[in-house]
Amino acid sequence: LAESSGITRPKGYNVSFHCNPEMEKHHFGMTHPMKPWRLTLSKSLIYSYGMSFAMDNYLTRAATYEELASFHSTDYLDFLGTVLPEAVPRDLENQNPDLKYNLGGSDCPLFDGLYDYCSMSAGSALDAARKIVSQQSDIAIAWGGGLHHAKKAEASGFCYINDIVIAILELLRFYPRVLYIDIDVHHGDGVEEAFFSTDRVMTVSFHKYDPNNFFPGTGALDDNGPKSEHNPGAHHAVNVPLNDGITDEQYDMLFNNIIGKIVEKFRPSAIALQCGADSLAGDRLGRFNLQVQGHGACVEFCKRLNIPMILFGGGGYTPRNVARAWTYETSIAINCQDKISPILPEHAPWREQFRQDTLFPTLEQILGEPRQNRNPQKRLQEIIQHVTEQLRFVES
Ligand code: V1S
Ligand code: CA
Ligand code: ZN
Repeated sequence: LAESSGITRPKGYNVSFHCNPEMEKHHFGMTHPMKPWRLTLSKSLIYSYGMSFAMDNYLTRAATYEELASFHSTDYLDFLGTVLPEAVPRDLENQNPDLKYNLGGSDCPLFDGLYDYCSMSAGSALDAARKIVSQQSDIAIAWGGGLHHAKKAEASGFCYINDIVIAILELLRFYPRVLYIDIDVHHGDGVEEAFFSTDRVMTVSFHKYDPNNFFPGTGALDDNGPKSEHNPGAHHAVNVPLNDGITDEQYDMLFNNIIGKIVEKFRPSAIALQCGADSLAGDRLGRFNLQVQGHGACVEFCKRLNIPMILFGGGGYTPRNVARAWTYETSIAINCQDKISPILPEHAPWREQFRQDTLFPTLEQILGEPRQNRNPQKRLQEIIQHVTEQLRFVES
């Protein structure tokens, strides 16, 4: 299958793929946008293209309590490990005094097997980090991770355990500097906050920003880390706040310009790239006009830097488009993006779910009418200017 489709292992280059199908069995609830089914659909499309033959495939284990505690507080982990879904009933003021840490609301519901789900996501990310650290992988992929909102002792925005922070902490045992890049449509607030006080991690998030009407409401252009005199992490948080409807062309220009400058100045020894697919056009929660090609171009740009890299998943609430993006990005990792057919494989399971039989639907196919673009070129130049000035404060 792999040979007939032209997919072969990249020479002298190892890509590892980390997943745990048990994760896909967990459910946040009927109306909740986070559907683990998107992982099933993504994996099945990746396998249908024969890409597993070009990667080292690992069934990941659950992270241990001690591994989760490398970032999270033990009080929070103990509560997460013991709280039951039945704890949900609330009083007349919609409060439940037994619930804490932002758990049990509509964004972060309690469900059966929650702790296992969280530890599996963190396990995939940690295994990916260890493959990078041991230099057995050049790129390690963990599409089940990327849960960037979770805090040390708080769940937030569908995220309970911050697998990215845990993986970066592992990278820092070996690498002096890690660059975190986040192309999810939401601000990567949890990762940013975790590394606010170190100059060994630079965080960069591209996101829709509207402090009043778009979750989580943080990530303004001039939020660049606490600027106290003694904070080495000052200026090491880069935020790229965007408006609705940004296009592939504009995003590509911004991404290449900003990441190019950061890499030149910060000289990262490893990259953690969160590839949240809710920045694609037609996403149930997102607002951008990105296509699979534009989203993938970010992965391609990072791959060309030739720096060890972990690819994380993240958001993505229209499963057919999530599957397309992560499949295309897997093909970029194994360097076969020019070899795979843009027509979805005939034998792909759930092929009818994709509506169109192409890996690259047009904006018209996705949306009918594309979302209005509210990102004037002048504003994008101001953003680049701000980041350029910010980087003057970063020691190289
Ligand atoms: N946008 C959005 C959105 N939609 C929901 C939601 C909808 C239906 C449900 F049954 C449950 C929740 N919540 C939100 C956002 C959180 C977005 C999290 C994105 C996560 C990620 O992609 O970045 C990474 C995995 N929450 C809110 O907007 C908060 C509310 C303020 C409004 C919505 N209600 C349901 C909760 C409170
Ligand atoms: Ca982001
Ligand atoms: Zn998101």
